[in-house]
Amino acid sequence: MKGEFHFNLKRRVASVKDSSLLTKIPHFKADTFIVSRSKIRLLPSLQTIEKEIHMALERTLILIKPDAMQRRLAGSLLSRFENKGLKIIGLKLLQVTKELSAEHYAEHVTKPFYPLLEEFITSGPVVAIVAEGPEAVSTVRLMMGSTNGRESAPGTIRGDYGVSRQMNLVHGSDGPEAAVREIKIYFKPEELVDYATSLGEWVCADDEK
Ligand code: RTP
Ligand code: MG
Repeated sequence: MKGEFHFNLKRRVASVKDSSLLTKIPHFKADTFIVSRSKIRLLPSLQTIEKEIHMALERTLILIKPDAMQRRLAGSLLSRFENKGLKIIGLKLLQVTKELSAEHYAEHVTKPFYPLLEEFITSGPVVAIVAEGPEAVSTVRLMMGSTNGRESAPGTIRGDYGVSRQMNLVHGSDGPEAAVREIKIYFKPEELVDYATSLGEWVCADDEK
């Protein structure tokens, strides 16, 4: 079943095993059926759907890092993501352990800066957030700004609040695959809450969801 797409016209919903690819398909013409990922490429009428699935609803992991917690900025930063129109579907306060740090920052553990990064990220509590929205991964990265606060554009979180490369307030997954991996590290599936918001209709159009 892995990799199969499920479409249901009545509910105007297309779903796949990987819930990060959940999306709505408003113009879809059939009732309900299942098609494999390989076959979907052979059916021209479905190519649009596949494209929409890949550019549609995403989930991303955000961390409000220990520096932002010490500076009591958690509420302000969470507000930025809410105000942007992203939906919060996971939220918790936790202490990052050395083991969790190594799992999260696996790509950096062998780098010279890793000991300092580990010391920093384990130095106090963080708030872990799963945010959902159209192209949420790149949206959050744009909102964060570049790694070094001194080089981040004004208007971004790091550009507005920080002057440091290490104490840069927030983490955001750097791609859709990283997001799926990182969300699994910080959240059990049952800790993510899937819900509709009445304002959702006013956040973006049907063909963007
Ligand atoms: P993050 O993963 O925390 O969201 O940050 P990022 O994508 O903007 O940056 P990344 O390259 O993934 O680096 C992860 C964290 O490591 C620290 N760092 N230090 N001393 C250095 O050269 C250096 N480079 C990166 C930063 O704290 C960065 O957030
Ligand atoms: Mg990174």
